[in-house]
Amino acid sequence: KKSDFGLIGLAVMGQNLVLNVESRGFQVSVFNRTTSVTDEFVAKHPGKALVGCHTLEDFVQSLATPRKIHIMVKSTAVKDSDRDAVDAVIEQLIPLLDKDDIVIDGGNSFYQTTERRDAYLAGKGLRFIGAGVSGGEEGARKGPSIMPGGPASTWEVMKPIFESIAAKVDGEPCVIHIGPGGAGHYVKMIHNGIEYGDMQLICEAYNIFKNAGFTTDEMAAIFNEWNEGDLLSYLIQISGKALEQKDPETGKPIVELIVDKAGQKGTGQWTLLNAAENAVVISTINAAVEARILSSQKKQRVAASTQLTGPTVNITTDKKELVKKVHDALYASKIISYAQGLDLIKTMGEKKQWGLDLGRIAAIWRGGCIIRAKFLNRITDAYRTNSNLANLMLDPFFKDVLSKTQQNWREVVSIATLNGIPVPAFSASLGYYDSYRAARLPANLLQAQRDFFGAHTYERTDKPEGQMFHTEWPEVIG
Ligand code: NBP
Repeated sequence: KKSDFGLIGLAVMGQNLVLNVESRGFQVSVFNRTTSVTDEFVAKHPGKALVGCHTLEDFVQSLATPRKIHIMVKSTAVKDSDRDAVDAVIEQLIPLLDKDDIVIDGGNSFYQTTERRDAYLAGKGLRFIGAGVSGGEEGARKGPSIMPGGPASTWEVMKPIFESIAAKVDGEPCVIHIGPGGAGHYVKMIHNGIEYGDMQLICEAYNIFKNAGFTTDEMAAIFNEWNEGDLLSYLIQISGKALEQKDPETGKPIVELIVDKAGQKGTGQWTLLNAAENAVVISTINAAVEARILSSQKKQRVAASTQLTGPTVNITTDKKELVKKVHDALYASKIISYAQGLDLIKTMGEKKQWGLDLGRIAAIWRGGCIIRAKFLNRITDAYRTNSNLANLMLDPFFKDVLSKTQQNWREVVSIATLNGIPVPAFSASLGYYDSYRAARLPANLLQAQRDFFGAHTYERTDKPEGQMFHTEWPEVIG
């Protein structure tokens, strides 16, 4: 019997995806460049419908047509001229495939690379899907959130397999056809940016508690409690669990033994670049990416800590009160972060004419992925009610939450600022909220400055829109 599905790249994600697909009743052929990995994998799972292949020729021949080949190898290409492992595998596959076979790239590929491959393979008579897969190892095994992009007709062929392996929420699979070309990998990229924002906001909450003298166990208890309410989410849950974890050697909380230098693989930075290209504000995600960058500059920070002064930390707010305030600051900031990320998706979707459905996109993030959260139900509802929502903050539910949480949010930013505790993502979120709701910003003075030094002209409040004026400003000497 020929296999229903083939997967290339048996590292952590690939192995778990294969086991997931197999567990849904499909026979899966597998190939890995280092063949011993294939042998070990197949040997470790006796009795499963797995076909281990040592050559790509055998692998391709073992698959039923049209072949469905999922590539899960390291992706590093970010420029047009870059060629990475995904390209290497594709090049090796092309001479072996038949017309209409389907190649899926399930790695974290840059969306423009996906567009290049989509066009290239279409030119060879082959079908291509660029699918973002979120959920890490566990998601891959038990049910990830999948964001596939490519022709709708190709999606229809892949739909039964993808729907069966994806996470389910309220019976709905956490996978939809996102859109053509690079749309799937694009949405996965923004998902990762949002993930950066969520993680940083949680870390800022933790840092305030830590500075206020909470023990690690107390903080774990707070996150565990929050995970029962509005903030219920995978990231809050794992933060609570991480804080509970003790080092077996020293008995100390493991989190306090971990060096405060964050790593990143680049998807957050790609999100920033794309936002800049599209002139969309994603200040919370921006703050989160920059917080990771600053964290990695440990040596400079340690040196500066003895030179640059700040206030002595003295948080006098009642502990219970502080927990409530920080909860609200986190909730409000999280709304802002999603509002920004979704605004970027909307803007880019319109520019590329991808026909994106924000409500359905939020719905597939409800399960399987790292940003899964109860609050995504509300986002789905918001876009199901009004698919043309200009900004998530304007949905009645979120408007109300922002109205009710803002006093505490402002107090938290103030308390942190007065105590010298960095809260770049909390404050960036608040700055966005206050700017977005301002009927008048100080850009009038900015326009005056521009006209002053560069004769850039300006519009007037008392004259029709679009009519430009220039002032003969006095000469400035020296
Ligand atoms: P890695 O990203 O570490 O990739 C390792 C795999 O790539 C191995 O199977 C390796 O084969 C293969 N490979 C490489 Br490297 N160069 C190759 C080449 N030139 N030709 C053929 N195969 C090659 O694995 P991963 O962490 O499982 O991630 C796979 C993809 O999924 C990545 O794009 C990643 O960004 C994405 N992703 C990962 C996660 C996660 O939580 N890890 C989550 C979501 C998405 P070898 O055994 O012969 O070296």
